[in-house]
Amino acid sequence: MLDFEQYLNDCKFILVSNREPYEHMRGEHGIEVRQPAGGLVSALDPTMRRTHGTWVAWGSGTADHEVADETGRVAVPPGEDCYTLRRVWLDEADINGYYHGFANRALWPLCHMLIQHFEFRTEYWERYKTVNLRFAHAVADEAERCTGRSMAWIQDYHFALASEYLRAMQPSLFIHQFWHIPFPPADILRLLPAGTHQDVLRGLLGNDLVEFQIDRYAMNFLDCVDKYIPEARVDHVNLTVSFRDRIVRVGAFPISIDVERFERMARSADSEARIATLRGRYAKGTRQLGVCVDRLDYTKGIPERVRALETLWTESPELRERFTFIFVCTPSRSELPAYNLLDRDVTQSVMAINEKFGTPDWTPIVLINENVDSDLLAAVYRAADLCIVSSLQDGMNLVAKEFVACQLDERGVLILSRFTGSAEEIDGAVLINPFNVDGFVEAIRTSLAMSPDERRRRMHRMRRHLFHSTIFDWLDSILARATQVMGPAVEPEVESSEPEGEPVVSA
Ligand code: ADQ
Repeated sequence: MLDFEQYLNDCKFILVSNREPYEHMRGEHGIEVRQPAGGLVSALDPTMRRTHGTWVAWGSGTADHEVADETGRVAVPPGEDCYTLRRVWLDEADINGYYHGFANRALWPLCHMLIQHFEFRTEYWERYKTVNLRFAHAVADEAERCTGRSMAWIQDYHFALASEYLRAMQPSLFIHQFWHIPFPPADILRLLPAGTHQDVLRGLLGNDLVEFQIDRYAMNFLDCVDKYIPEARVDHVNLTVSFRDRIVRVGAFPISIDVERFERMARSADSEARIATLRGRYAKGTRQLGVCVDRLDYTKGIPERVRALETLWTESPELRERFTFIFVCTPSRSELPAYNLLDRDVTQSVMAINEKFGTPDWTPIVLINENVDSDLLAAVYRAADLCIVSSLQDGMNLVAKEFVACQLDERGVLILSRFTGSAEEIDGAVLINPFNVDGFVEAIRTSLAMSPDERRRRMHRMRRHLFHSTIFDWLDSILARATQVMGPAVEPEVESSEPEGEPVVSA
């Protein structure tokens, strides 16, 4: 475990994210507390516990109001009271405009370059600005409550404007932001209406440091600033921007997972039992087991994957019954029409494939349409001979890393889209272009036929890399860089009544 105090001992830590780490819900037996699943919360919660900072987030739970004070503050974790959760309240119109609207219908598709899903409405944009301003006020208030220095760390594309607002309120606050998704090239960003794309860029330039997953996204950001912000001076070599008498730093910090936790789950006795069941059911004899795990999102290349499997089984009938695929797809953003259509499309095409190729003894694709506990996920990853990640664009993709972490037997092959951040970091996967049907099919064929030695060599290489690149290494490198840029605290000058002595001369 990292020693976060070395970075944050003289400085209050304020974390900002859309989702909150604890949600109070009204249930049958009174108020219940839920901790949303997800890598970020499980990595950052221990940090917050140890630094006693403040986490600012949308209060989305049905009983959140009841337990918070009049400013939206509540001590968490319940009963332990290690840090403060400051809730920001959003009404129906805010959620529709800021979250479902500008964040998920405009920025999300644009950043993933899937412009057929891009939709801009003035009302979304106005709400996005209002909510970003509300978050900035909450953070500024939290910074004001402490006497010493503070550092604000903002998460993701929900808050492209918050830093600029916050900087105007708190000029000396150290502000940095991690952008979890890709950053698009300049020609794509300018699909936002004139003025709006500059506002997004100027918003991000409110930070002292902007963190991306990989170099390519950092470069795209710098190119966009270079093209669209005339008053900014970009240094592509040192990755800095001179803007309004400040230097904004930019860098790449690939996110990861809690590798030991996944290994532990994959190794447990429960997991061993589940693996035996899974393989007995789906991978009898020489039959292989494939797996994919995604949120149902159009960026994940799910229809493209289904199409590749259908093409493979059509063109190579001898490969029918040779392997079974488990698709673990958790429904996501179901308020948006594009996601509902995708859900229907995937279910229908999987059913059609199963009908076309299935036999009494074999179901080609087993569709699990739900959120699965991470210990079951770990067993599925370990049981598999093959994992496909076919994203059309993906900031990093943690599924690829989770699969590698759980492959204790080094038997599995990772088929990985070139358009994920992971593909630029991990060496050892079979890389694919999910748009290229024949290449995709060939990659599955090659992977199925790959020798145990070759599989072990590749998996071993990926696992070695992953052990030195965990979520804690990610946090460490970001906090180290942030505190380096921030510099040491300036000691206040203390007036002395003592007469000045001889200057001390050191050897
Ligand atoms: P996501 O787009 O959500 O994250 P990803 O990185 O793959 O994508 O993370 C998904 C997480 O959800 C994984 O931890 C996975 O195990 C879990 N998950 C998916 N389906 C599940 C299911 N059916 N049941 C249970 N758990 C499931 C965004 C960016 C990514 C970036 C991350 C982190 O889009 O590119 O890697 O943030 O920065």
